[in-house]
Amino acid sequence: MPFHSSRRKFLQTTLTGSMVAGAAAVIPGLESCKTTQKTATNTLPLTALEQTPLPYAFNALEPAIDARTMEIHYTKHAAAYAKAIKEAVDAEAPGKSLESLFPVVSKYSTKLRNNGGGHYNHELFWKTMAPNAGQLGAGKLKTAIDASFTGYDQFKTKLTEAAMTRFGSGWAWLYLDSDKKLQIGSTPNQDNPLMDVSTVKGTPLLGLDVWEHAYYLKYQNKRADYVNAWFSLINWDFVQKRYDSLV
Ligand code: MN3
Repeated sequence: MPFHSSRRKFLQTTLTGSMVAGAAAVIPGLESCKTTQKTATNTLPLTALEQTPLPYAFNALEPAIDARTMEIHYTKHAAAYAKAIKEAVDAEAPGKSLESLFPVVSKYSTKLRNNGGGHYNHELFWKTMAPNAGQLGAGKLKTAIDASFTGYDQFKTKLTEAAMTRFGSGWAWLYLDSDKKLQIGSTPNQDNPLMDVSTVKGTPLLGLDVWEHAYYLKYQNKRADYVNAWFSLINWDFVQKRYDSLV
């Protein structure tokens, strides 16, 4: 049996639902081998190592998030992650995508893990917010949220709880697990559910930054008020399209 065929057969017969979404990348040498198995990560565009332009002005999300916070967050914090991840990938894994590194991130440096997550998470964060964001409209995502969390209100309660119980810095997530079911959870620091080191595993659909740098100027210690305001910014059109491309 040709090498690739035997590897593919191995994957098809031994991968289980408990393994990481996109687990093909875990098998060394498999990245260049096209598998017939559709994984949760392979239909999304890869994240460039450079920052993409913010899709709106710094003041566009006011009053929920103030312009000064957005400016510092994008031009200082997120820019620093982008600079450092480029250095780390060039040094440790030239040419590799973040999406292929996260499932094996434990094999790489803390610099690559922290800044890889920092860059990826923020690139997603900016896109999942929008000024004058609409409601979650009828569609596959709304149906799945209603089925998974018995409605939008319970979804909001659970995601708020994940954000509020994350001690210190981190992220709260709505993500798709390897069975393509919606899940809510949180990760510390700049980790995310694509990483092998994460206790919650899957593909992020929506992430909420609960580092103090995301809200302290306006909200100080009142994380709950920031979290509540953030719900009014969710770019459901973007999240819906992301979900549709994965299921
Ligand atoms: Mn941040």
